[in-house]
Parts: sequence; C-alpha cells; structure tokens
Amino acid sequence: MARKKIALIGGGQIGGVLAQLCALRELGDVVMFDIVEGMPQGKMLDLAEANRVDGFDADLKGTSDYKDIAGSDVVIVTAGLPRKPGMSRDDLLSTNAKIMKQVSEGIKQYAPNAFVIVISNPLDAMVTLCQRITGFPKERVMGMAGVLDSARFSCFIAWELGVSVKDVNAMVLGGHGDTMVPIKRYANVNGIPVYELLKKKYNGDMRKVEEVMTAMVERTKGAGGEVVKLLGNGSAFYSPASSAIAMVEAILGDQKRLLPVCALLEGEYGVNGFYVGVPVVLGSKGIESIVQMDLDAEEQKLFDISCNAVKELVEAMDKLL
Ligand code: TXD
Repeated sequence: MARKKIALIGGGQIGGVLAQLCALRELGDVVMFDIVEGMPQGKMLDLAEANRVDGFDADLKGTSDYKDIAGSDVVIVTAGLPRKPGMSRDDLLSTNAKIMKQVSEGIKQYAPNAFVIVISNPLDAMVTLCQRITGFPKERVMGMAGVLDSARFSCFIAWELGVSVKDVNAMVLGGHGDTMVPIKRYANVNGIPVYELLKKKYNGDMRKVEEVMTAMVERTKGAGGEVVKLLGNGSAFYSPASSAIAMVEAILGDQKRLLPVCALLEGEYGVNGFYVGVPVVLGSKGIESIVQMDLDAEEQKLFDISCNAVKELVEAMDKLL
C-alpha cells in the first residue's frame, strides 16, 4: 500500500517540528512548502539526513511550488506570522488572512481531496477563511487549538496534584483566545474529579480549592502568551505541533478519537455558521460527529461569550477582505 502524503504549508517553527514528528512516526511522505527561498528544501534535506540514525521510511521534499503538494492526504497549515510579546492572536488577523487566502487557493487547486488542519492564528478566523476558499466539506477542514489548550490545562492540573499528566483528562472548548472555556467540572484524573482531589489536598477548604482551580484556568488561557513572553521572539511550537499530529494520527489511523477540535457548527451548541472548539469524533472521514455535551449554566454563558468573540473576529476579517 502506498504511503500517505502529508503537506506542510509553512515550514517555520511549528512546520519544522511537524515534519520531524511525521517522519519519526512514519505517518507518510512529507512535502514542506514555504515561500522562503531554499528554507523548506534545506530543512527537508537536513531531516532526511537524520534517517540513518532514526530509521524512518519517508520521502521528504521541500518546495515553493504548490504543484508539489498534489495528492496530499492531509495538509497542515502553519503559514503566517506568529505573535510578538504584547500582541494578541487577533493582532495577526489582517496579515495572516491575506496569507490564508493564497494558501487556501493553492490547496484547493492541488490537494482537492485532502483533510486540512489549520494552525495559523487567529485560529478560529483562519480556519473559517480556509474552508470558505477551498469550499471543502466541513468534515475535512478543521482547526487545531483545543487539543493544545486542553494539553496545557492537563499539565497545570498534573503539576498541582503531583500526578502523571498521562492520567489527566481535561477539555477546553470555545475560541482559541482569552475567552476559551476550560471545562473544570469534567476535569478528572483517571475518572476521579479534579475538584474531589483538590478538596482532599486542601482539607475541604473550598475557597482555596476555587482559588487554585481559577489559577489553573487563567494560566491555561494565558499559556500561549506566557511562552511568547519567555521566548521573546516567536510563539509555542513543540506543543502545537504534537497536538496537530494527534489529529493527523486520528484521521489516518481511523482512531475515532474524541478530541476538542475547531469545527464548523451548523446548529450544534446553538451556533450556526461559525468555527468553534467543540468535542468531536475524529476518524478516517475527518470530523465524523460533533459531540453535544450538556453544559451547565456557567459553562454555557462562558461558551456563548467565546462564540461571540469568534463571531466578532470573523466579522472583522470580513471587513478586511
Ligand atoms: O494553537 C494554535 N493554533 C497556535 C497557532 C499555537 C501556536 C502558534 N500558532 C500560530 O501558528 C502562530 O501564531 C502563527 O500564526 C502560526 C505559525 O507559527 P510558527 O511559530 O510556525 O511561525 P513561523 O516560525 O513564523 O512560521 C510561519 C511560516 C514561515 O516560515 C513563513 O515563511 C511562512 O509561514 N509563510 C508562508 N508560507 C506559505 N505561504 C505564505 N504566503 C507564507 N507567508 C509566510
């Protein structure tokens, strides 16, 4: 059986890690596209030369010609500028929207049957634009944010409780911005609610429990900015790349993973015509179903606020285009 083909549109910080993860996990052949002359070719040649050591079977190619992405099964888009310290994800809107238009046209022309995973920020608007321009069915165009935000929330929970992050389940829904909604109520460690473990840790002091949970929620919302501030130049790239690869493996491996994914809602959660982070089942057909969780009043309120932030962002983008 022929190997799958994965195209990376954008070969920068995240793109480079994506390429290495695809190779090490032997997910398929990799084509890295970028507009910087020579850079994708150099990165793919360098990665290929790791093969004797790492022993992966994959053809790796760097290019600045969209023709080379032809026949891709999955396209991962990181093309665009990352944030600088002090910038919000939304500050990238106008620049990255122009880039996303160009990228989407290239994907539409040369990879018409591909699953598309958009990473570029502002994520919720960028994936919206990509789906509009490619015209691909909604189950094949998705945004990566929730897997990353949920991974961050899980880390903070694991570090607070002194348990392995591998045993933590936590989900973050809504837009990929300051209004994202970590779902505290469902967070658990191998089925044990986090709230219960926090109550034990703090001897039933519910004020302290709420204070700690709130701190973890706020750190999750600000986690991207925390890395941007420390790096000083660029934004997170290891965890975003790993998060996108989990989505690629769910699709290529028909894994039926239930993951938070930025998906086009058409009535679900009371949202119609917008991309928002919700739980979905990811498999060989892409977004195979959208899971309707019962949100309590507080969660619904926060989710609605986040959806409105996405709507405003998309409206701002529409004014620019
Ligand atoms: O969770 C998430 N979705 C976010 C996404 C997590 C972290 C980073 N997030 C965003 O991903 C970030 O704000 C950026 O918008 C993208 C990519 O971040 P990265 O750190 O990889 O940025 P780089 O290193 O600047 O790489 C972007 C590449 C760079 O090599 C440019 O030359 C290229 O994009 N680029 C283009 N490629 C193709 N076509 C065009 N027009 C183009 N313009 C720039």
